[in-house]
Parts: sequence; C-alpha cells; structure tokens
Amino acid sequence: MRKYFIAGNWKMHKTASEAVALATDLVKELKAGPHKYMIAPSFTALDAVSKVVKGSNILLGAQNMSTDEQGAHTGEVSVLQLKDLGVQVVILGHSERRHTYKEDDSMINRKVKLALSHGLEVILCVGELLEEREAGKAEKVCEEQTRLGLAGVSLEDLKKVTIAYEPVWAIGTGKTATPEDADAIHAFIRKIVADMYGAAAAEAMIIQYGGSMKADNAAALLAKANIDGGLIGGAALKADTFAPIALCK
Ligand code: 3PY
Repeated sequence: MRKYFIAGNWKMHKTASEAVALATDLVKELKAGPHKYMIAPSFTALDAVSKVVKGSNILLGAQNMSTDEQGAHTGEVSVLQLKDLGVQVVILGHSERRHTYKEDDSMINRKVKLALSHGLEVILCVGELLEEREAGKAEKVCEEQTRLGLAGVSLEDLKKVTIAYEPVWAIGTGKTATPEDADAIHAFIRKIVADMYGAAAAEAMIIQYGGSMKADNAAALLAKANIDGGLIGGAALKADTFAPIALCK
C-alpha cells in the first residue's frame, strides 16, 4: 500500500518572513496528518523555514539545484549548500525549468544522480505540452522524460525518487486533467518504471499529480488507483487551501 505524498511547490512566492508564517501554520495544521508532506519555499527562505519544520512531519524541499557540486556557476545553488540548510528533497525537471529555462533531459538526469548520490530525495517532474497532447504524443513524452531522467539510477536509489506527472497545459492555468486522464498516464508511467526496474519497484513508486490540484478536485484525483499524492502550486500558498488537500483521506 503506497502512502500519499502531498507536496507544496511555492515557486517564486513569499519573502522569508511570509514563508516562515505559512510554514508555522502548516506545522500546526498537519501535525496529525496521515500522509507524507513536503514544502518547497524559494532558496531565500530555506534557512528560515528549515528552523520551523525541524522535528515536524513536514520535509523541507528545494525547487531546483545545480548540475555541479561546486564551482564557477554564477547564480546557481549546489547540493552541498542545500544539504547544509537541512533540505531533504529536491524538485527536478519542473516544466517551468524545462520550458522557460531550457533544461534538457540530460541536464535533469545529472541533477537527479547528483542529488541521490548526496542522499537527497528527488521529485522528478514529467509531463507533456498541450500541442504534444493534441498530437497524441503525451505517452511518448512522458516515457522519454521518465527513461532519460532516471538513466543510470540504481534500484536502491530509486526508493528515494518520486515521479510527479504534471501536464504542462494544466500548470497555473486552472485547467486540470480529468481524474481518468491523469490516472491513465500515471498507469503508463508505472508501466515504464516496471520495464526499467521490475514490477515490485513500479508498485512501490509514488507518482504524484501536479497541475492545478486544489481542495475541490483533490479527492477525485487521489481516489484513482495510480495517483499517490500531489505536487501543488497555487493552492499550496495558503494554509487554508493547502491543509484541506493535505488532510484529504
Ligand atoms: C502547479 O500546480 O501549478 C505546479 O506547477 C506544481 O508544481
């Protein structure tokens, strides 16, 4: 039986003090929550939020990291710096990184392997653009991003990977994939994982849905057999919109 993993991606929102206020509320509200939780504030708020979530049931996540451990990489943040702040999980390959900042699969794969080699958990995001879905290529795109993102990851390290299916056309648009559509792609991704790592690993793999998940659609999405949680954007920015999803049975 897989445990739901409900994660908040705060993107480029909130100053450090605003982030601390939200994290403080969430620590209280999710204290008795039955699922696995993570919040990912901006880099600038990680240090402050780290102190708030320490010892709670909420993991600290980062939204990205460099392909390199250290060096001359102006503006980048390294795995060592994240670990030093208490970060436990890193989101990699988010569609905003892939499409706005032109990160390709080989770059994302380097990041995945580096994060895992330092003991971080990884949320690997995959998902198709609207034109790819309309051209019947959603499965092909998700397969490629899954296979290339996980290339070279060992079966042991795979236990620290969550996959987030985020149809790009449903991100920040208010559109959501129907629970049936999302479940079909999740099942397909699970099949790819089975092909790469075997049936037991695929059965254990947590596959989150991301893309305008909110309180009024979360229960229907989470009721589907292959949807094991959510990577939540806009609705993660307030305790009264995130907590109902996080506490959803
Ligand atoms: C969204 O739901 O908008 C997301 O991008 C979550 O990562």
